[in-house]
Amino acid sequence: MTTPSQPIPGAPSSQPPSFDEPTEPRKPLPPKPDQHGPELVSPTGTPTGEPEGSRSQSGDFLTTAQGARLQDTDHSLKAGRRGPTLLQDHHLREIITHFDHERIPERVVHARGAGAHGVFQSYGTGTGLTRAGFLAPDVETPVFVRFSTVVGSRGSADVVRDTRGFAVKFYTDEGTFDLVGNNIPVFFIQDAIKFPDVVHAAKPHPDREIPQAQSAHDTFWDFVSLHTEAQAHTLWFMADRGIPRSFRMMEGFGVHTFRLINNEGATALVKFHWKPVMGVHSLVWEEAQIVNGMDPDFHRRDLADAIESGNFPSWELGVQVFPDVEDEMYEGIDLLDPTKFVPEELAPVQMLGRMTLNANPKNYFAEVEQVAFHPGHLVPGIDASNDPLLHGRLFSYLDTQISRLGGPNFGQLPINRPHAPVNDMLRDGMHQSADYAGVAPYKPNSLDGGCPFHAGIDAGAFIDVPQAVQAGKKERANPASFNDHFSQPTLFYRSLTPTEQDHAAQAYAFELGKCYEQTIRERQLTALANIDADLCRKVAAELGLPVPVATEPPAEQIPSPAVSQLGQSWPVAGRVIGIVTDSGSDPAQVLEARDAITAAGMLALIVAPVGGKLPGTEDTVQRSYATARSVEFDAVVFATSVADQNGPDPRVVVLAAEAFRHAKAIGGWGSAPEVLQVAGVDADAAGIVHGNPGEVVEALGGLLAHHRVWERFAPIQ
Ligand code: HDE
Repeated sequence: MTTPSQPIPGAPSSQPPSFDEPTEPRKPLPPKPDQHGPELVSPTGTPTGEPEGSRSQSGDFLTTAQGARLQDTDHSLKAGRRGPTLLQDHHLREIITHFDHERIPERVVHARGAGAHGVFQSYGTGTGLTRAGFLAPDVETPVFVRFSTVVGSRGSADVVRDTRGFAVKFYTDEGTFDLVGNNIPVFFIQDAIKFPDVVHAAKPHPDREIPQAQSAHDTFWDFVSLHTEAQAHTLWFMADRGIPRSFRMMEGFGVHTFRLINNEGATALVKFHWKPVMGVHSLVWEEAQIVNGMDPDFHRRDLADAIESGNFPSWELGVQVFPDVEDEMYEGIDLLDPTKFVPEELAPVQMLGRMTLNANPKNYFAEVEQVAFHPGHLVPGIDASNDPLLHGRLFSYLDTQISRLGGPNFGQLPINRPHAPVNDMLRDGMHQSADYAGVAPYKPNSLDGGCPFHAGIDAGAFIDVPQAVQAGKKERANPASFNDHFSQPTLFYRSLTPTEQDHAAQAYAFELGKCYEQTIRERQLTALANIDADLCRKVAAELGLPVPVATEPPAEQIPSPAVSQLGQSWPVAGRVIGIVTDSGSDPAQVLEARDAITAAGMLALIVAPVGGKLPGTEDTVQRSYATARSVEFDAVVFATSVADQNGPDPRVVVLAAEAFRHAKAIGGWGSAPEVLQVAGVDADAAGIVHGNPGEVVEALGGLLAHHRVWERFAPIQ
């Protein structure tokens, strides 16, 4: 065997390696402990036993795509050193050709996403409701999750005001189940035929292709102010849910009603919910704007860092259960209308199990980009309802993936392979990688012994629930209950606390303030008048416009406190606290604070004037004044000492002022009061604690349990 130390006789010698490049062949690095790729399952669903690494990037030496070892990959084959490049250079052509085809089309919506692997542990509480095996007692199911924004392109910023996708793939023993949901329980439209319209309205304007990943523009508000069924969803993401603090702190919703069927054949209608163990928390709008500049990957980084540090994010899966009655209504709410949600006070969420994300992807393209979700990936015991939006989705996902993933065999990609054995009669097509046995991929047949056989219910077959259909005439029309567009936005708005209501009003003022067309602003103000007079008044005041008369004056609604994000206390494990130091900080106190934060399960990031080691210690600082900004932290400790005679560094002053303005818990000792004073902050204001490191960390933990120091937000008059 030829090795680089024994050059092929006569071959042109390659450039000597640069002085710091290793000269000995070495195996590729193994995956980091926090990473794992898709399970190794064959395209037909059986475990392969294939050793890790045998698929790609294994061995000591560079090879061609066909496995031939290469001596030089730095130079094209030329006729003489200064001569023309030769067409016969198959190595050059292989590299360039492959590179030319590296990109695939991004998703038409939800292009920007982040993913993680995990496990779902069933509580067994769902067995009376469904015969789905993965919800039976003590069953563990591997999962892959992809969170996403909706509107932006694949390279857009994470923390834009938008709905978030929350798609979960359960690799169950009975086939793959995908719960392809969002972080908002209602949707823009009631009928799939309107989806291209709402997406075209939200995407950048076709003439100048701006703005990117934004709803703050004329076409979006033009559409939603005319197509008023979109008002409910729009209000949810004008409220704080449109700017989540983290993927780890988002609720998830299946949105549509699904039908469960149990072993006795009894059915129930349900809506799926994911409840984050850390609680539902958001950024404030100014933070989001700053984050997108300083770290456009904020949500993706947050998820990966949390998993890497062993802070595994976790959610409980639950269902609201409704009787499967003929009119498919519950307490006057149409269960087939995806612009409506059912308040938890009317139908509590019953928990079925818990999902924990415990591993990062090994390769983003192979896993996060190539994963293909589909609401039609259902398992025995879970069926679709007649929601017309869901029916459009049942068509769309498979269709879009054929063009996005280059043919009909994307189910054979490792991330998409079912863990249940696959025995289909689908054959051939682009990118076929299964080596099927047998000669009779048709039914009935006698040549393959009649295989594969149909399964009965006892053998775990998926059986469409034999639901009676309501007779009627063929028509393009909605049921009358779909015409109510405003009662639920009113209910939602009036269920928020005054601070949350103010945030929503400010969001409308920002978004409509970015529109150019006066008629669009005025029309949207009328929609707001139909939701709530006070909301309309606040937004109109910011826009400098008169308050319009409601066309459908809002009625009294019974509020649903469950939709508010305030008022409860949540675990603080996994929260991020910045410790700001200066040249005079006492390292012992800094490390004491860091250790107390770590002991409470939180993440401490030490900020120092410059990078490197914390002076006087062997401990590395995580941020310098040049790279730190308050928005990265849930709370801040000022472990500063004697500031120099010019006062604290201006970047520290900005950090203090922002942390205060964004209603974050702040603590400190030493010169902390002076830093706060220079930042214009009252050192005795709510949510500011002074003391020794142990006391400060304990007090901050107590404040962080409520996410923010809410009383700092002055109400809008
Ligand atoms: Fe989707 N949606 N959607 N959607 N959706 C897609 O599928 C579509 C809807 C959702 O991380 C696409 O593979 C139609 C509701 C998520 O890979 C596409 C309609 C909900 C994701 C598509 C809807 C969602 C998608 C684009 C109206 C919440 C990202 C790429 C009938 C319950 C999944 C793709 C991922 C992705 C179509 C409405 C959630 C084009 C036609 C409602 C989380 O097929």
